[in-house]
Amino acid sequence: MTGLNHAPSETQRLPFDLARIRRDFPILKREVAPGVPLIYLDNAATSQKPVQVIAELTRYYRDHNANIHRGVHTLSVESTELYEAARAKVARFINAPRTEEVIFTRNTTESINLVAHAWARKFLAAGDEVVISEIEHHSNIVPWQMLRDERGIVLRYIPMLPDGTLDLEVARKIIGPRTKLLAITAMSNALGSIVPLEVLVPLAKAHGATVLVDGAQSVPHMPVDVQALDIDFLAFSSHKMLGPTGIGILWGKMALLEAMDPFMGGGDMILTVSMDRSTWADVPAKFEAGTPNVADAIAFGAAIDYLDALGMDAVRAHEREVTDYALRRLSDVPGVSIFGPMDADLRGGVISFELEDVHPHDIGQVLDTYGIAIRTGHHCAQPVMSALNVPATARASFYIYNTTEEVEQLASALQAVSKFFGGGR
Ligand code: C6P
Repeated sequence: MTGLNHAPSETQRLPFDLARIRRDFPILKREVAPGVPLIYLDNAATSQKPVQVIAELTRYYRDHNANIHRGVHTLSVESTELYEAARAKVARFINAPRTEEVIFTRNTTESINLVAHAWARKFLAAGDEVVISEIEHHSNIVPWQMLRDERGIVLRYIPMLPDGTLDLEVARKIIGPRTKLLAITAMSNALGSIVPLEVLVPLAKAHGATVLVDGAQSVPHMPVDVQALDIDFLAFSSHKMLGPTGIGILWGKMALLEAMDPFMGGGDMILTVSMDRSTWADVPAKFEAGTPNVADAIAFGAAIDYLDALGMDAVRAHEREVTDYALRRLSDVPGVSIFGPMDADLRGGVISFELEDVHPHDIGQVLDTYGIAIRTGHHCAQPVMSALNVPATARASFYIYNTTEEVEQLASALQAVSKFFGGGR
């Protein structure tokens, strides 16, 4: 295999400077074993971090560290300003009408649970319907099942078609006057399918339903504009888009956020407290109880600056090109079957596949000896595995720094895996 750090000719015509981008990610230079360079294809799980984000984290702790919203001293004021500036960057990135509509959480999971606890428990009653889909991540299934068991709401699923897209005919029948919430992913983490929000959101809105979008796999990879989408809530995670772990976002329309009760009680989320009762701070503080993850929010701001500088259209174009190449190249490998739509316009940079006669975990383990990091398993989307009738898949997922040369290396390593396990007979 060739070294990874040569800019391959195939990628020269990609719309941005891939060699320069790769230099910003120190981890891409490491070897996972002597002489075995890392090929990181597990970006749907978490992305790598550029030096700019790592430096911002260090700079914050070195030069500014203090608790926020509480002190009058210089460090506290600076920390508060940096934290709030990061919130403003997030708001601009998703075209939120107001910066205060951006709430810092721990991750997508917490953001969805926040809506389930603070909005749905207040506004949904027994018999109200919540529509989700068969391709959701567990984070957008389990909170609604818990609510169903506790409150008697009705949970309905838009089914998946054999090609990994959603059955829109059934969606048109399911979404109706009893629908109070459509909680839907924008892109499947298990299959890569892009969900046609432009079809589903108007269906829900026509019946006056609220719309929550799980943007964990879309916000990092394509332009997302909450106003153009006409949605009510958007959940996503920093760690999948060059930022640190432990910081996530819930964006919501101000009128909804104001009508909601707090999620957790404690410091920073109150206006007044007496021994009898308490009153709440304004949004977003109402939803950010306790000392927040200041450092990681600020470093997330640096990740957004990085993506903004590239442009999300260019990010999507690059990933589309790598994905299109991978769909064609992996299809040529004897024994490989790809799940999900075969048109790169219908999917993000996630490719789930199986290799005849080889268990996905074995694929993952042998690929690791080639330095190739993929994810194997059910990808926290067990209903998708049931629909595909497989226990698990192997999944390669791409980001801004991945090259078609790496796809080549994946394809030839898969050929070797197949041979090793006696496949292609
Ligand atoms: N998917 C994957 O490997 P958290 O863990 O809260 O940051 O994100 C949860 C989540 C929610 N929705 C979608 C569509 C997701 O893809 C994820 C995270 C990772 O596919 C980890 S299971």
